[in-house]
Amino acid sequence: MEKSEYIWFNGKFVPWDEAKTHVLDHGLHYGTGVFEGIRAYKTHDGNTAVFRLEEHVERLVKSAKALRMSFPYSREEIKGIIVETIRKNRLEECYIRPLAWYGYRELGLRARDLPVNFMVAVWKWGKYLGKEGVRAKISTWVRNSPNSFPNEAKICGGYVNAIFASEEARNAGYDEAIMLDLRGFIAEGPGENLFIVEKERLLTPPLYVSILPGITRDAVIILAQDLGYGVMETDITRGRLYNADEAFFTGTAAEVTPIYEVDDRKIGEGKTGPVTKRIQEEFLAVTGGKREKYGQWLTYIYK
Ligand code: PPE
Repeated sequence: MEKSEYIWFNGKFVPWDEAKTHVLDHGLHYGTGVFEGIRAYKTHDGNTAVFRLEEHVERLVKSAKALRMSFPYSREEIKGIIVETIRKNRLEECYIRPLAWYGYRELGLRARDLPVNFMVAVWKWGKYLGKEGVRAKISTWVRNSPNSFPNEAKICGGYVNAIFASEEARNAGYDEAIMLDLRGFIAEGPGENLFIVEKERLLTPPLYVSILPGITRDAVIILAQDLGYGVMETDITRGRLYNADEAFFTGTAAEVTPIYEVDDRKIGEGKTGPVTKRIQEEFLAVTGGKREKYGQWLTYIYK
């Protein structure tokens, strides 16, 4: 990863290489932390804006609630810390990673009365999946089911399930995994939501299908409807995915990434389809500050 200068850590800015924690932190042993992934974009007027900061902070607070972690900062304070961290590092575009985790006091599975650490790091992160369009493979690892894990929450430990899937796919020569839910319907990628296109209509798994309620997913649903496409949240079988006209992943890190192949079957023509292209362009226009209608999604950093 590309280093920046400072990381905000428990109330102060510390140089990147000095942002260290105790090896007996509870979160390190049991995955008891919550995090977010957010992006800031350079807008057309040269300023920098965080995309949907409000929604990301809201999800962070909700994730903490799922873990019964009392968050040491208010929503307003969290937003302020994020903005200050970008300013302090004088970045034009960046990925933003806030993380709150149980710290060092006691080990054991009683996660109570533990100190909560909080840090915000920002750095340049380019193409997440490394390619224009990706080859994906359905995972043998089933997405955490609703009664084994609250997938709505971005809790650190939950990502081990995602990493099993991601590593399996990559080791088999694919770019990314697609995970099914306990019933066998398409859920999501390890770190992305998924859409398919059938003619002029977008289909995506509903929120009850063991997925993270993606903020990019939500933006894409709104933008697609605005562009006149139909959007339906529905269970998707893997056979239906194989025969889709187009498919793509969405996520803060992945943005809108076309899926060219699934399980060695070309999706449509096996290249970026026209609907995906149109959604990508619109998403870029919005994050670039070119759509007044979605101005409220942007938090500007520099005066
Ligand atoms: N599903 C999962 C499981 C997920 O982790 C993400 C974000 C999404 C869907 C898309 O959600 P949203 O970013 O709100 O549109 N994954 C984050 C972490 C990626 C990582 O490798 O770390 C991200 O994209 O920042």
